[in-house]
Amino acid sequence: MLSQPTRLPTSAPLSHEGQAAWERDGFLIVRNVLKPESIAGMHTAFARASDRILDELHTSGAMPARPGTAPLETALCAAGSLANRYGRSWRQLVVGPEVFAIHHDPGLVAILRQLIGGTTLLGSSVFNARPKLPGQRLTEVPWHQDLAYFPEGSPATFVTAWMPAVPVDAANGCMQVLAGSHRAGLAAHRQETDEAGFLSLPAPPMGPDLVTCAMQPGDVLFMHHLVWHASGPNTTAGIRWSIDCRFSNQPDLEIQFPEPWVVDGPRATDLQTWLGWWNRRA
Ligand SMILES: O=C(O)CCC(=O)C(=O)O
Repeated sequence: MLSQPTRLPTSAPLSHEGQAAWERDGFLIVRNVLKPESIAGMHTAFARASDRILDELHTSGAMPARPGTAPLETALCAAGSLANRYGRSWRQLVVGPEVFAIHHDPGLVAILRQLIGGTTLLGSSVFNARPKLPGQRLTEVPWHQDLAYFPEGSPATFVTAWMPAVPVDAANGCMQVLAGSHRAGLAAHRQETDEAGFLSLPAPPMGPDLVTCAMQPGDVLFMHHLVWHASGPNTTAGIRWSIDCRFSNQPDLEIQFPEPWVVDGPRATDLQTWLGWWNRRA
């Protein structure tokens, strides 16, 4: 039997108990953080990318008929296994003002400010929009620690904010975290040799520390850079959509942009500059 995630009052910044739970567990779920515009922005960016993929697959002849309009939860299902061509997580496909705005959501920033401290909140080019299609093996994520994905010896310390765009639970492959696992340091990961190529750790045994994170759009799962986490198969008929973004107060986090991305604080990076780093225009 899996234990329930920590439940906190919906108000931000965090209560004393919330802060203590974060330090003890290395993760925290806070409910109703994001404003409706941020959730709507996620939907817009994901729907635009879905549409583009369906158009491309149709135009290239890979998909003989272009499916008609369908809700975000099912539209991309029409692509079936062809969706694998677009990878297990998306960045370039969803870059735009909506993703910039999600990183700046005021409720999100207030909590990150409390968890991370410092004068400046920095974002990371390493964010992922994830469509987990029904039955899609490619997007089942094995146990890992996020720091393992940064260059060896990286001193980066950061918080990952994981945000669902649709309701998520065990049935559609929500996040699982291992409470307290951030305290044991970085473990040796194995490089998987399958199509997804994830880094992986052995699955921990079931027990009270293994937490299944059922969440609603607007909720945020905050994860320490060393906490063990994973997500299982999507056994439903709808797509599990989410975005995960990374934040720090140290520039070591950045591995792609020409300079630190200041989300909040003195000399914050503006949208035009940020889009320029992705070779996009506002
Ligand atoms: O969204 C998922 O299924 C996995 C997310 C994840 O591993 C992460 O945000 O680091």
